Amino acid sequence: MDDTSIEQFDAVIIGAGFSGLYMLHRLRSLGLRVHVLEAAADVGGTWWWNRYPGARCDIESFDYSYSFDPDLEQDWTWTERYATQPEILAYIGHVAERFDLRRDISFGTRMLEARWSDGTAQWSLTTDTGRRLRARYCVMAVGCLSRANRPRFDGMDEFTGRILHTGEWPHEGVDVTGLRVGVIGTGSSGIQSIPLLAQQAEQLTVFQRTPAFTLPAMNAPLDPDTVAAFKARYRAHREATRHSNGGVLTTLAEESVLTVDAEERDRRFEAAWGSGTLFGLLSSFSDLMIDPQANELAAQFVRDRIAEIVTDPVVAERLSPRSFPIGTKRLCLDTGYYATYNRPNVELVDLHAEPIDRFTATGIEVGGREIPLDVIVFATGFDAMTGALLAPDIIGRDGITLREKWSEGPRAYLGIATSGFPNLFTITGPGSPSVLTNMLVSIEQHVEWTAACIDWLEQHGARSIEATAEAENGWADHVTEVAGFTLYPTGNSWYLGANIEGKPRVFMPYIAGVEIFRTVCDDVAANDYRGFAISR
Ligand code: N01
Repeated sequence: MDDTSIEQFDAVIIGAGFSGLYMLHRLRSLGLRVHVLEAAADVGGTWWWNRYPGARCDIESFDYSYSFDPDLEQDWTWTERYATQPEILAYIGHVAERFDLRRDISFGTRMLEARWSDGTAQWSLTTDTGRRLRARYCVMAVGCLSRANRPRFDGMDEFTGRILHTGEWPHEGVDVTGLRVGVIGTGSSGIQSIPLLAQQAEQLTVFQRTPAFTLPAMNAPLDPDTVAAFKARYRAHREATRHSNGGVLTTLAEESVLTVDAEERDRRFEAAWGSGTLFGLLSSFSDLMIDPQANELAAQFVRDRIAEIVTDPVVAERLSPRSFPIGTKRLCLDTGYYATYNRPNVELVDLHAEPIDRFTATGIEVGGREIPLDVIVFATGFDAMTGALLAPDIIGRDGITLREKWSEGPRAYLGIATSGFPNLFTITGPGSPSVLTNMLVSIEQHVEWTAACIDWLEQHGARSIEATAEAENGWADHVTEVAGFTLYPTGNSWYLGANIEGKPRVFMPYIAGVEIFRTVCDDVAANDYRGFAISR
């Protein structure tokens, strides 16, 4: 091998979304030579790809932003309570500009292979553009929801119209005026895009396998006084969210829903419904995510709202989730979702009653009838939490791939490291709170911990750090155990890998929340990285 063509770095980061950009900033400020590989043409990660109509955040803008720089949060001004995808992408672009990050990023470059060498204690990486890089540290900042799930249907290749995926939406946009559109999937992406597609399309058909619970976002523009008042207390707010459970300020009520009368119960549920927050409803009583009977009361409250909004009782019932406890599949926040089914140009197909037989040249056949379509939108989600980590060949010690190692499900110590893969860090990886929290708070926590760890290794002249199998197994068991105290594992969710055929069912996120997790991680670091083997 000709070594002159190998680019040498201290650290290589994969991904230029929120986590990769912050990781670059932190490692560069340690004086390390760092490079980022990014498959997309610019920064943004999930916000670069997910450009479907209606794409916006379900965490409030003030919270869904970096906290690490007080000047940044003062200088940037959000315009809506829940920011749209273009606004979030503009924010990420602003951050990249402000900290001069793009100069250390190779865009349009996908990492294909990362191979560990014990001899050199380095990772060797190859890319789809023929580049070869070497680095002591490899940081996977690839996002939890970034590998599109594209189910196959009979006859798919015969369809002569357009097939789109919400997670890989064309950058030039798609005008569906006068077209017949079908949407497969009713998770967050479907629920956000369906109202807008319905306004434009001549006819919209929604193919629903499982109805989702969604709450009104109550989105609104932010007025200057609100923004100014928030900015005045931003620092204190950030500190509180860093030490919160979900990375946003929601307090879990102390009372069981089973101990209050119907009036008090409805008062709290109504208040939560009207608050337009993702976590409000499930926090309004102590036991909604623990006790099936308590959970059912919240579920019924939402079904009653659906019945109020949707005028056709048959459609309302079709939209009413009954197959899983509310909250065990991620809740959605919407703008006008249920009311969309009152439009004359919208049809809801229940795939349990009328399964998809096949795609045809001109549409989709369900239950023996053909629905003619010009455009089919897959809002079918992602191979969550592990999909993007397992897509490239990551080859650890003794030639074992991460895919092989995790063939029965992911096991990562603190969600950040896995044995047999020294100096490999997985930001918000499986086993960390990640998707159950405000991602920005969890990303910052993991990035800051990783940067401090790498700094420590450098200061101590260490060659490598590696999770021990014992610590990793103990952590994975703990993650499963705490999830088992709740109703979460009872829903067929992507948290469990249940949306991907053949994927091992492991409850992947750590349910105990940001604050407890931060304490554990800090304690590990303070004890010379307990649970890690360090070689010098
Ligand atoms: O994906 P999903 P998503 N035939 O997996 C259906 C985040 N996010 O992209 O439930 C028919 O939730 C599937 O049906 P079922 C957020 O964390 C956030 O919507 O498996 N249907 C389901 O209805 C979110 O939770 C925002 O039975 C099929 C849908 O497709 C996560 O990303 C916006 C099917 C997929 O729903 C994922 O959301 C968007 C098949 N073969 C996303 N396969 C914000 O608001 C799948 N489905 C910030």
